[in-house]
Amino acid sequence: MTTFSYIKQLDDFKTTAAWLARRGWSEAAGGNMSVRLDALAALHEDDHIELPVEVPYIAGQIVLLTGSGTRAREIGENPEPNIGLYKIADDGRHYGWIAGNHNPSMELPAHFAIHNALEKNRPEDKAILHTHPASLIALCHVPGLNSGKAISDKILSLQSEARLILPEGIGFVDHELPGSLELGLKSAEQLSRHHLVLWQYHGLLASGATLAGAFDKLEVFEKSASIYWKLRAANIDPAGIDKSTIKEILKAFGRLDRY
Ligand code: 2HA
Ligand code: ZN
Repeated sequence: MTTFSYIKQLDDFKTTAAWLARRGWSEAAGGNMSVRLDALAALHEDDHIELPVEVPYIAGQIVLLTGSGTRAREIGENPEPNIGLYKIADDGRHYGWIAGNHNPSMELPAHFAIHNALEKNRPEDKAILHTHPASLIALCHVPGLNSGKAISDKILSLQSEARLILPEGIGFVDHELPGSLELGLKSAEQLSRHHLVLWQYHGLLASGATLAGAFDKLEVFEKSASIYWKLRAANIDPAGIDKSTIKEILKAFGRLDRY
């Protein structure tokens, strides 16, 4: 294994993975993370592995991506052996391994397709993470909560600041095979309007300028979902804060246009 010298984003992986493990959101080898780097590493000749998707917006860029089967709790302890450094070829159709973990997450095509869309639509978002919080996956089994709008209206109205952090609500992708390109392409489409996308029956995808920033948004959504489940356990199906109050809060903070 070629090792890589210190990359500042590794600290972001380390801290975020430790938190994902501590919160119980990335059980076993569940979840994966990646970050695009600003600086180009040394030229690499090995970028010949064909991608199932064209990613022209990230051609020539470098991506850090968690390895297949790697555990959040171990990435939190020691990121280097669990994370690989990859370069997208200049043709946007191939990639190559540079250093670190050599066996990428099965979500590699999804991550690259999503980074491509982010670079195009929201270049400041450089980090994506995927994880399996039980309280969010459980929402997918509630009759009627089968769209981003239905889930956003129900869950983000339970706490007065949740919609402020997520004015656009969350995106939603109907169940797709884990690791499939279809899942990546549908997520990329949703991420052009949202920072969070719920993968039906599977887990959550979050984007941010850093992994810590993506984690923040995930944490806000998860808090609201946990309020929902506390109420349901008390036999209350909450109506939530009414729409006019939600709009008033958004207006006061200048975010009504994003609702
Ligand atoms: O095991 O979570 O979706 C990693 C994953 C794939
Ligand atoms: Zn998963």
